[in-house]
This record gives sequence, structure tokens and C-alpha cells, in this order.
Amino acid sequence: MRITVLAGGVGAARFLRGLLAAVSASEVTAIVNTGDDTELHGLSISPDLDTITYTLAEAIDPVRGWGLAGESWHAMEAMQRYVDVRPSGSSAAPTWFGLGDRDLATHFYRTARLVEGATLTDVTAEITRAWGLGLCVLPMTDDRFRTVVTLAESGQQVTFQDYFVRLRHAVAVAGISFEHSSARLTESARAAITGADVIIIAPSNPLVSIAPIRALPEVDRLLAERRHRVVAISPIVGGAALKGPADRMLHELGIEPSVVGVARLYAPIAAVLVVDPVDAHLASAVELVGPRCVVEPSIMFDIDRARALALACIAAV
Ligand code: FO1
Repeated sequence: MRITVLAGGVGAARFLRGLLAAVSASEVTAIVNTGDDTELHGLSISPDLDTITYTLAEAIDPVRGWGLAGESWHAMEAMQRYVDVRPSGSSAAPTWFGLGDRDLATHFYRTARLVEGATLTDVTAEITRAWGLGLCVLPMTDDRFRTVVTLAESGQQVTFQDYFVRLRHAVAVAGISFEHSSARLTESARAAITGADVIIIAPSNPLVSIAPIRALPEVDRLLAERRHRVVAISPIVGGAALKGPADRMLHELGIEPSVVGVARLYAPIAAVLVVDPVDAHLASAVELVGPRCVVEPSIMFDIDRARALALACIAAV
């Protein structure tokens, strides 16, 4: 069986861990959001790709949900020395974004390979191989693509990491847009969509993790053509996000922060929406909007729960 998962960061990584406990890694391809990617210190940073890699390699920091477990921070601490001498307007020494000492090795490697002319797809395959992973992890695009957040109070447009990390996503959002004038879905990601027996939309933020993938030319059409094979998992449970600001973002952008709101977003591309038993009473409202509703515990407390959720997704189509 060929299973393709559209993925963001933490929620997708936990789901993929369960999926890999249920099926062989050679059957699984993840197409990963790169709208969160950024450059700091001249380094190419791909948070969702790394969160998935480190989680599946059992190396992630389990408390933070990003970066490596048992990390040290000497480089970041040493950088503090330069903050005081940095001219105003300079973006050097951005200490607000934590890159641990061992995590820096991944960033040095990715950056050096991209500078050599490798594609992000190539480099990601090399990094996942180095971490001993058997599944195929694909960035959604090899081209530059950036999620941009418009802040409600100032109307200012900031990068996703500025919003998420520097401003701690504690500010209201007025809009989300994507800078991607000529970005295209990679050929391998396209083949993973057109050739999959099951396509699963991970419980990731629909607006800033899944929407960037859908914003690439052709993706929504390819998914709509295969809608009968697409299962989405709601990242909203009981009206709240499993992790991160998805519930607030939906509300701020005028979308109902519930499984029904999620169903509306995914109705054109998904035949099934998986919701947690907490939301079972909304099953008929979900089905009125479009997707068939499957009720299955979707808070992934442990690997067994994640595995059961993965099996339910496969059974649903
Ligand atoms: N998230 C934070 O909240 N603070 C950080 O300093 C931070 C650093 C970081 C470094 C590498 C990486 O791969 C991820 C990192 N994240 C950090 C997480 C990440 O930026 C967000 O969780 C995702 O972009 C949202 O999916």
C-alpha cells in the first residue's frame, strides 16, 4: 500500500510515528510544509522537516516538541556577546530563535549542501538517511516559499517565525498570505499524491501548515481528483487546538474553530474527516458540510493511540 501524508510539524510527526508502528516505512511518504522555513545566521532553517526527522528518529526534545533532546546551548549563549555591539537595523545574532549546538550541525549541513546546488529534496533525503529513517520525507517544494502573517493591530506583515517564535504567537492575526511567485510542487511530491492508495492530512494547522501545501499550483486539483482516497484528521478537538494557535487563528480569521470549521476547509479535497469522540455530537454537522465523519480518539497520548488513529484513517478509505 502507498500512503502519503500531508504534514506540518509536531502533530504530523506524532501521527507519522503511529503510522510507522502500523505499516512498513517503505509504504509511507510525507509531503512537508516549508512555509515556516527561514534564514537566520545565513543558515537555511526548515523547522517542520527537522521536527519530523528528529521525532521519527526518537531524538526530539519531548517537552519543547522541537530541537534535539539533551541539547546544549553554548553557541547561542556565546552569541549574546555580539548583541550589544550589533548596529541598529542589523538582523545578526538573532538570539530569539534557539538553535542548539547539535541542531546547528543539521543546519550547517543543509545550508552547505544547498549552497553546493543540491535541492532541498536531495538534502532532506540525505538528512533522513543519516538519522536512519526508512520513510520518504519530501519538502513540498524545492523553490522559495514563505508564509507571511499580517498582524491585526499594526497591519504589519511578518515572517511566520517572527509571528510564531519572536512574538510567541501572542498577537492577533488579520491575514495569512504566501510568498511563492514561482514555487512548484516537486515531481516526487506530485507522484506521491497521484500514486497514493491513501492520502492522509495530518492533524496539523489547516491555515499555516496544510494551506501552504494547498497553495502550490495544482495541489488542490490533484487532491480533489483523488478526494475519495483523502482522509483528514481534525487538529481541533472540543473547539481547541491540539497544539499551537490554530484555534485562535481560525477564530481571528472568521472561521469557526470547531470540527465543522475544519470540515468546511477540507470539504473540496477530503472524503473523510476524523474527529475525536469529544466532538461526536457534531458528526452530522460535519457531514452536512461534506466529508463523511469518522469518530476515533485523536489525542495522541502515546504511540498506541497514534497507531490506532493511523489504522482508523487507512480503514476509512
Ligand atoms: N520554536 C520556539 O518556540 N522557539 C524557538 O526558539 C524555536 C527554535 C527552533 C529551531 C529549530 C527548529 O527546527 C524549530 C524551532 N522552533 C522553535 C519550532 C518552530 O519554529 C515552530 O514550532 C514551527 O515552525 C511551527 O510548526
